[in-house]
Amino acid sequence: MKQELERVEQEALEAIKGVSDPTGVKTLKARYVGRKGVVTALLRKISGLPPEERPETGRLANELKKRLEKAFEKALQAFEADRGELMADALDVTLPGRPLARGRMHPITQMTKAICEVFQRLGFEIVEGPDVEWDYYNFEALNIPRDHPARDMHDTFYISENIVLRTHTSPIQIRVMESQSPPVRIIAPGKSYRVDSDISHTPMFFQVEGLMVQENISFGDLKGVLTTFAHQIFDEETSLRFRPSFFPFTEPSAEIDIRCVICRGAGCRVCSHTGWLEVLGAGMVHPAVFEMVGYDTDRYTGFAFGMGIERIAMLKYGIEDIRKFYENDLRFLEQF
Ligand code: 2U9
Repeated sequence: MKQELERVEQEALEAIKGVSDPTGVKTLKARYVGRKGVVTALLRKISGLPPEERPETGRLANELKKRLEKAFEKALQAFEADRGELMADALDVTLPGRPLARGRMHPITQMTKAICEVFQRLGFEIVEGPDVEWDYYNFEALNIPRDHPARDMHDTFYISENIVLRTHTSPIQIRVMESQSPPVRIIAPGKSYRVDSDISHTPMFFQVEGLMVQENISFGDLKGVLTTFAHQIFDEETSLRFRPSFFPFTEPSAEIDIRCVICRGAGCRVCSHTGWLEVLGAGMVHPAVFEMVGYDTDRYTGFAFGMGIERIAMLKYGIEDIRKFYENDLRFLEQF
């Protein structure tokens, strides 16, 4: 019996070592010290032993039972401790994820797209060109004379004597006319550069220019196209005013105002109490420009126009300082 008790103890302790979860421990506990367990069965057998062996064997068997119960308890506690550690490190997979900040198009990009789309619907094609330009394409071919103030170092960024950062997107249109004959119906969006910096000027700004050349193009066509533009970008009630002006590359030339979108003409700070906002420059292409690109000035006429995109966006959204567009302040940019 003694040997039997020793064997059972060895076997039970070995079995505990091989267990990998609390359920395994509980199964073993039932097998050895449970009501129908091995040790319980041995205890019952004691009454069948000779009387002189009973007290000693009974004591040994009870001690064994206690030792095994302790061993099972210890094994269970070890699993509990491991579980606690795991729980402390655990990820709560039911928590909602952290939202990713979504980007969006810069307000000037959005405005450029909206303006281009108006002209695309009217049959104009979008053309781009280099930011770094020959003096010839930026000035000479546009009938801008050598002594014109725009050509001064204080107004234009010079890369070298003959190369500049384009001061407008007009050179794109010279390049197109050099490479194809009329009809031409294009719009030229892009960055432009001028030595200028204040509340309404940044050294880099965006322009959209347009050009339409074919037989019988008149100032009336120009008025029609620009009226459609203003109605679609602002609203259908917007009235336009054409004022005579001067540009070396157009003749006649005009500056175009719209009725103030803030006060509707009553007079306010935005329109300097005039009721009007200047939004565009335009005119009929100067014959000297056509001659430079080899177009027949007896056969073709055309109109051109230009606008600063920041200015259009400022008027549309009531922004007073152009520099806001380029400070990269998300509190500003996220409003568009
Ligand atoms: C060619 C011939 C003529 C484009 C034109 C303007 C008038 C004009 C300004 C608006 C605000 C520049 O960004 S701004 O400072 N532009 O007033 N632009 S006519 O005339 C052209 C263009 C290309 C071949």
